[in-house]
Amino acid sequence: MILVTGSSGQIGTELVPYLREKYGKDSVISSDIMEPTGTQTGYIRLDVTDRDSLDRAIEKYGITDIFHLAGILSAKGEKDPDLAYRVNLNGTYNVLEAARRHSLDKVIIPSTIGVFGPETPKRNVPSITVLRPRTMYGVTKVAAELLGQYYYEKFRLDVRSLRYPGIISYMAEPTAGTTDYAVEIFYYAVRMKKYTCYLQKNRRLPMMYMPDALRALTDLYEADSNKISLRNGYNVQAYSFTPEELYGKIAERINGFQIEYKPDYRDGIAATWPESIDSSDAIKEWGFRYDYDLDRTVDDMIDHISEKLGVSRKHLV
Ligand code: NAD
Ligand code: VAH
Repeated sequence: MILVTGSSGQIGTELVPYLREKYGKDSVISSDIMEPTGTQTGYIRLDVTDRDSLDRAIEKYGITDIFHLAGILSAKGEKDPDLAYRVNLNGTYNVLEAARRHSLDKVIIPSTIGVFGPETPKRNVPSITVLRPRTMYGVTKVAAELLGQYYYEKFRLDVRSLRYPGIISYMAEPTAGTTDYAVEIFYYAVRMKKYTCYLQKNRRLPMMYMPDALRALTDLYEADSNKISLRNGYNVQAYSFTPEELYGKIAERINGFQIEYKPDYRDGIAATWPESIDSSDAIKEWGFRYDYDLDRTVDDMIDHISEKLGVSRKHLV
């Protein structure tokens, strides 16, 4: 039985149905600190900073594997570093400890390009490199990566991780990250044909579309253990672009779309991250690949968001 923590967020909202489709509808318990909505099935309220609740959930539901998504992302983490420390560091430690004590089979922990910092090379960053982040999010995610590696080497707990770039998706709107603009821009483009971007126009960042992010996570989960040489995290990305380049792609499809730039503190965070990362270890060792290039992502996002907002495609061109 799989437990997903932080399942009400941007990734969990799509990962849970994806896992249920792949491994069976009764094979996943979803959990988050949020109260249940009433429409969720197989959901429990679970605070990862509460060790006893984690233990009880593992025992009660016969958990064998954990996808640990609960976390406080970069932008929210800079507003409340104490919360980010407690959830990201103590929460991850609790998950690893509970997994060790209950001899679980696998723990999957997504990491992030937020582990990099200004001293990391700017382009085509390899998996093993300088990790000196300047956000509380990055500091806690580096520690989580190192803890994962430690639990593997010391206790043979099968911990696996990949470093996601910014994830683009249309189901749950992200609210806590620095890369959120690359989702938000579509809602404004479709609804108002006007967007104010909080990053500088030339701030290039690595990104990926949600269907590729979900497949990457389960490919890593299913990979033979002896193929996984990096226990702290594999770099993965599909493409990298600047806000101005993304604006250009959307403007080709939405007539009259306008953008202006008012960089805020999130641009300062993004400035410390690389422009592109090298996925070759993930490609070589467990077959990472992606189907969505930027054009296909933009087409799919506009289709789904127009449908979600009830805006006819005819109104856009
Ligand atoms: P999100 O902010 O959308 O969701 C995080 C979820 O964690 C929220 O539903 C929140 O309620 C929950 N949560 C917060 N505190 C909790 C606690 N104490 N106990 C249990 N749940 C708690 O984040 P996301 O985008 O879904 O990210 C999931 C994971 O993927 C995180 O570890 C993040 O570092 C990683 N990641 C995400 C991205 C991205 O672009 N979305 C990129 C890189 C890495
Ligand atoms: C953030 N989307 O902006 C997340 C992520 C790629 C960065 O970890 O904080």
